[in-house]
Amino acid sequence: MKRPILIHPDPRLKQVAKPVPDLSDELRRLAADMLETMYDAPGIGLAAPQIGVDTRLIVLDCVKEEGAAPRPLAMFNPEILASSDETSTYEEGCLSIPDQYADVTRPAEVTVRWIDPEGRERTEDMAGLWATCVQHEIDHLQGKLFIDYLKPLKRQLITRKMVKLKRERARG
Ligand code: K1U
Ligand code: ZN
Repeated sequence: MKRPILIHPDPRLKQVAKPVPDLSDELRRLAADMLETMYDAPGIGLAAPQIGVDTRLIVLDCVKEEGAAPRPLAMFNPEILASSDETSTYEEGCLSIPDQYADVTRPAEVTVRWIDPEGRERTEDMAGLWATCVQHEIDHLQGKLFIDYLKPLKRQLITRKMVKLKRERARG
């Protein structure tokens, strides 16, 4: 089932999400809903707080090549174990901040550990867009948005645009 995506500013996007103590069918359904919502948007990642769920769960699929097989990942309790000194800059977007993009510099490679939907612990080295996206999604679990990396003036400008967008959407 597709879920509505919260738009910034919203206090639920600023909270630190809670760890998952045990996997359940309900949490596996939540992961499936998040993947459906992400593909429909369309996006390459989504974090549970973006649909108003206060849980450390992210989904991503950064396969961009036309015709390539999708690689949906659902990560419960994801953690960055190591980050490279080398950085990369990518023009990021966010489904909670529609149509706004800005350059963000982050570690180019990260080692990530998480629990998969079958309850297995997994660890993977990620680079390129996968590394950028997984860091962006884990930031969401800490209540951090990509605009928090920008200068205050640019952040305020984007926030004002989002307030206006939400007002227009509420009017219908
Ligand atoms: O977390 C989110 O809001 C999803 C976000 C993830 C992200 C994008 C870019 C850099 C880092 C993280 C998005 O998916 S925004 C949409 C987007 O980037 C995209 C949409 C369609 C095709 C390709 C990319
Ligand atoms: Zn985002």
